[in-house]
Order: sequence, then structure tokens, then C-alpha cells
Amino acid sequence: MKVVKLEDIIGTDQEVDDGNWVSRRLILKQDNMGYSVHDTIIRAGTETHIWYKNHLETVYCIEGEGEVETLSDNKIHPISADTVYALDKHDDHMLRATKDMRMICVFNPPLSGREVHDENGVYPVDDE
Ligand code: 9YT
Repeated sequence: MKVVKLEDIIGTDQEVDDGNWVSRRLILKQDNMGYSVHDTIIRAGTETHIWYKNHLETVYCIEGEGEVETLSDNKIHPISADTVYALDKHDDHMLRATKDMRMICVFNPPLSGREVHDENGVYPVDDE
């Protein structure tokens, strides 16, 4: 069994800061679970374009406040503590935080660790 503590991830290369957000990557591809698990802070006042064409992501907001706008229909989905959203259609979206949001994120396929969004909000496929 594997036990991971957030305090042991902070300050290592499993902590990735993209400016709008900082992602602490707790479980990764190399852990062979078939998914990755991240504890991510989305910073208040930010707006991030995200489009995970190559991944499915489920996000559980445990603190904070903001919204997701799905760009196919311009629908606004308010997000606050105790809310889950699942990008089951690889939804192209904008993520906005009005208060710092703490999110538990699960990715399938798993990330390998250092990914940051490209100019279209996409993470590359890790086909190694
Ligand atoms: C909620 C979300 O997708 N934020 C962007 C960062 C991502 N969760 C990650 O890489 O952990």
C-alpha cells in the first residue's frame, strides 16, 4: 500500500504552479492505478481556458467559490464547496474563481506529473 501526505508533495516536482492554479499531484501514472489524483488550488480572480481533449477529469470542489462555463452552450455552472463536476464530454470550458477554490481532481488516463496546459488548454497524451 502507498500512503501520500500533501506536506511531502509541496515543494517537490510533483507540485506544479501554472500561475492561475497550483496542482499538488498526489497519485500519478507511475503509481499504476489507472488514474491520477491531484489537490489543486485555483486562485481567486483567475479565468482559465481548459479543454482536456485527451483526458476525462472529475473535479470535487471542497473549498471556495467560482464557476465553470461550458463553451459549447455558454452555460454557467456555479461551483462551491461540496460540488462535483465531471467533464464527461471532454468539455471545452472556462474555469473562473471568485474565491480560492480547492479542488480534488481525478484524471483518466493518469497524468505523469509535469503537465501544464498548452495554448489551447490541453494536456498532451502521454503515450510512453
Ligand atoms: C480544475 C482543473 O482542471 N484545474 C487545472 C489544473 C488541473 N486540475 C491539474 O493539473 O491538476
